[in-house]
Amino acid sequence: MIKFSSILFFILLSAFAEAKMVHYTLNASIRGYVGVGGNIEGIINPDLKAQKGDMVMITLLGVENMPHDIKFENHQVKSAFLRKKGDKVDLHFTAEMDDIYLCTLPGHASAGMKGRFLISSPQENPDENTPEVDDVVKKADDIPSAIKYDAPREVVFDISAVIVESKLDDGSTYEYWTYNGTVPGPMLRVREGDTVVVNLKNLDHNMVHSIDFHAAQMNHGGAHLLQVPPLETRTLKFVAKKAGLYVYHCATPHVPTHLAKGMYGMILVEPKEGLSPVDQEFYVMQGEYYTKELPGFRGHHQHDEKKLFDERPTFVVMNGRPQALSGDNAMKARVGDSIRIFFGSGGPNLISSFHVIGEIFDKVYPFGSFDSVPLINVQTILVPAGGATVVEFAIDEPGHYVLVDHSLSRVEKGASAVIEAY
Ligand SMILES: [Cu+2]
Repeated sequence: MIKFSSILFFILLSAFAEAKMVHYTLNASIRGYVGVGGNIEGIINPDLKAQKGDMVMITLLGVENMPHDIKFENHQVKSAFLRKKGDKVDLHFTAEMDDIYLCTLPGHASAGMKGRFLISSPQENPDENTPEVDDVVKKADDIPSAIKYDAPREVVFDISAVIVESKLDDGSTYEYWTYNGTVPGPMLRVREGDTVVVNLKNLDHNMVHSIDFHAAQMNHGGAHLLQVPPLETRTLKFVAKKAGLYVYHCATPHVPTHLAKGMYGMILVEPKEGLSPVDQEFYVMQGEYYTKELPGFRGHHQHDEKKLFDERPTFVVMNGRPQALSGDNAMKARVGDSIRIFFGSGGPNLISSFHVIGEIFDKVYPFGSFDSVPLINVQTILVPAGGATVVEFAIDEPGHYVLVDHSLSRVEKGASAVIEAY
């Protein structure tokens, strides 16, 4: 008897230990429930997931002066009504089965307020496809080597859309939306006339992601063929007809949000005759984050759509986060080395006044155009949002040479990177 009751106790204990609390927050809007925080941030009518037996807590926030509620049909539970902006209601229930959630007011579900609640099995690891990423920083020297072949080829790139939660600044984290787990995504390198084949695999469980290639002269830069639903793969093929340094980026609505979360990179289309050999090449992209909290905040930063709309970034960074390219990740060069920087702006909004403190660019290919005459001896070069530049120079004496956006308030927001010259 004692034995039996202790076994029962352990069964009960383990049952309770398995069940966990799952909390989702939703903004209630007539166009749909919008996820707040975590991996549902900004998603309209996100799939809400829990394991059977989990305690589910839904917090519903009023963001407009219109009544709304939320009902889980199969679970037969319903929240109180929100009446106006600023109202907040909670709903608790135990997850039992797959379900539909919706607003019970006449016409609201058909206007868009309807989504899915899904039971995930304990065996299934929902993130088994998602690589573990400690840091989103793209190292500046992580560049494919110069093109050696001299006839056009078909070149295949496998790219994954990956959601990553990692460091933003000291003591804080952010949820990044990335290509291959880094910001910017990989630098792709082809030769003028090559056929580019891109397999985009979407490892995100919730959102569609895509790529618009500025190097592709076709409808939407190929993005209409490359809208990839969660956990699926799509392929795009295009001919890189014109040499240059081009931005690529996610083009899935809401597009500025996908860029403001980190979904951009560059493709270098080398001219037929190639680029002149140099000692060092670096890949650097500037971009912005729009967060509710300010730099210095400790905790998890939330994306702020109002600041994004107003174009008031909290962070302006080079290669993923503040101080991404300093310390161990600083670029390194010897005095006298010929250096080439492929510099782009993923934006989504800011134009960069790109400058290296202590040096003058010997040569600049403005806007990434190799077929134009390069500019000689330039202090600062403009790089448009969704644009690029290629600069070449050598360092005259040892020291710390800092890449900045010379709109210098942005340096306080993170817009710098370091070359250590020895
Ligand atoms: Cu995206």
